Amino acid sequence: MARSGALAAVLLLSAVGARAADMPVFKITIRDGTISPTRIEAPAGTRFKLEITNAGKSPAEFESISLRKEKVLGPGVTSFVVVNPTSPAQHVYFDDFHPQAKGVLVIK
Ligand SMILES: [Cu+2]
Repeated sequence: MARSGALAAVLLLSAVGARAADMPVFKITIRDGTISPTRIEAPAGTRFKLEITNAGKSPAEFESISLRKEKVLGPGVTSFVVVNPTSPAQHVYFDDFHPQAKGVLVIK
């Protein structure tokens, strides 16, 4: 019983891993008060990943209020958020530590 439970857990984990690997990935780079790109277009109805790198020397916080996502990144750190929205919309994103650095994610 314990063994088949462990096997099921492994299969479940690898299924989740495969799904994550298949997601489209959009890369965002934040660097001491700049963010790029400033416009990303993604297809509606598809889960996707935003892979965010802080290439600067100061901490950054990727944030989008309408997406309800935020992620603090130390200098040199790369992380990601998974975005689920399925309907066409525009979502502003910015570096909450340098709010002038912003862009727009267009889902269409
Ligand atoms: Cu914030």
